[in-house]
Amino acid sequence: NTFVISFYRIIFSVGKAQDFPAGFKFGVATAAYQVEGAWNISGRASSIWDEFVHSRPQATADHSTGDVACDSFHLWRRDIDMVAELGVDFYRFSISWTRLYPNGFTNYLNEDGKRYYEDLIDTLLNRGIEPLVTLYHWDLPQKFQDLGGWTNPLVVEWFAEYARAVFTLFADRVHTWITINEPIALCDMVYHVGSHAPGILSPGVGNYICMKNVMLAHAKAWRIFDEEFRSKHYGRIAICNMHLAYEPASDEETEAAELARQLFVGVYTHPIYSAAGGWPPKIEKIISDRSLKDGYNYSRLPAFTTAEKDLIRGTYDFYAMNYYTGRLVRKAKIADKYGIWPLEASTDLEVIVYPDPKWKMSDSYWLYVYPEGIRHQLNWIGKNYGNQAIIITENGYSDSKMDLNDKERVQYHRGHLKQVLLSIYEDDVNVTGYTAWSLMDNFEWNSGYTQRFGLYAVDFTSPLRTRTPRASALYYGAVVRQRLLDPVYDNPYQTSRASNIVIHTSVNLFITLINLMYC
Ligand code: PNW
Repeated sequence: NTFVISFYRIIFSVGKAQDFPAGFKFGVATAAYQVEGAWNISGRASSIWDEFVHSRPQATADHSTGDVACDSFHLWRRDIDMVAELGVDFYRFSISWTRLYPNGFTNYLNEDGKRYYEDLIDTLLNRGIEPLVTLYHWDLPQKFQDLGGWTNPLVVEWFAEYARAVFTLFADRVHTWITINEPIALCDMVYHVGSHAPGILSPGVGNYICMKNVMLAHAKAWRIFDEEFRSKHYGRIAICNMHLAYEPASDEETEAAELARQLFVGVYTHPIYSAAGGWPPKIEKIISDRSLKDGYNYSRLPAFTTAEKDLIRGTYDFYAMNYYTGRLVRKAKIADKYGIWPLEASTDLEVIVYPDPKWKMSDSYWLYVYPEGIRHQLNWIGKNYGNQAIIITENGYSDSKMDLNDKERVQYHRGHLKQVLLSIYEDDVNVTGYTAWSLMDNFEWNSGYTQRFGLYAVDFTSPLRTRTPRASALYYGAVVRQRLLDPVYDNPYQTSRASNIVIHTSVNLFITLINLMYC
């Protein structure tokens, strides 16, 4: 088999079409609260997710918590082994603010927390794997939530101080940073949907205040890095945005779809990446008009001062995009019932949002498989914000099974990687990296452990939290090593394995012969 693979690799490298370009990097991702566990040991204090799941057991589908999760606080060496098994270039993980700084403020550093991240980072580097670090993946110190959290303007300073402290500890070794993961999730999923911690419902008000503070917090952290650390240590830093592919339900709905895109993504990109800075102008006007019409004296979306716009504009070194799924968009009709933004409707935009019935549903209620959407989003970024490097920082598929032969997940990653290649080769978009979510099954927020995104399956019934590679891990590892969309790999979970290898190899040899004839 090894011989067949090597032979195939050498011969097939003649046919360039499926190759990932030189310099294109692959990675896998996790986030602190979803994997670490050890919620109250070694000096860690509570974050908003600890408080949320402990006080509201019904917040998660299986009434579970992240108290133990994958126990990566103890099993991180095994995690690194898995990252190495996959052969990827980088591991994206996040830092738990309260593990490092239990008070939230940086007046007290928890040495155990420092040691944990130091060990993780140093061991990754020793094994030739680049750490890609997210400063904030939704786990605000509860102490700051008690003071208003992301709606208190002081959060900008709290976050900036925390960022400076983490850069001081690790910027000599970490060279790619994400400030904040998916602002949509910590503003809208909290204040609009109420599903994410701390679950405060304040639709159309709290989410907009949060948005402004998130933009400023990111910008301050970026400027601290730029002014105090960049000259000493090479590095690049950006915010990370979740993209839904909002598609017009018909030709007449192009404008409605673009507005939805602007409210979902544009509010977090326009202030940073556009030449003018500030909120997307149409969104700013719509929300302001609506607020005044409803009797408010000013817009529910807080305005930026000129100084704030200038502070935020240009605070990027690359573009970090997460992509999972899409929605169709149409203008609302008078009789329509409004669901909740961002997955059903927007009352401010008067649009209805729904999945295309043609898209295959995963086991997650929100995740429909729409690979073409990733290409559309990459093009949208390229068209609107120029040709800077784009790293896909998350993309993945969920199911509710322990199944190791996860054919759907293999197909999902293959389908999206194919669209990424089309963006690179057909559309000239500068995509430089791809990250599979997730390295392993983990605490999937409101779904608890009922939804699994892992390339590695985790046995949550065992105290050992045993990790086992799925077929998708074997496929992805082969993609990474062979740099091909359709690599040869051995799937031990497939029943008719031998015959499949024979068929697969024969078909590929045939394609190779045709390639050679045309060379
Ligand atoms: C991402 N939506 O969140 C997160 O970054 C991960 O922590 C999470 O585990 C992963 O996706 C899978 O859910 C999402 O609006 C945020 O559809 C928003 C949406 C989807 C995923």
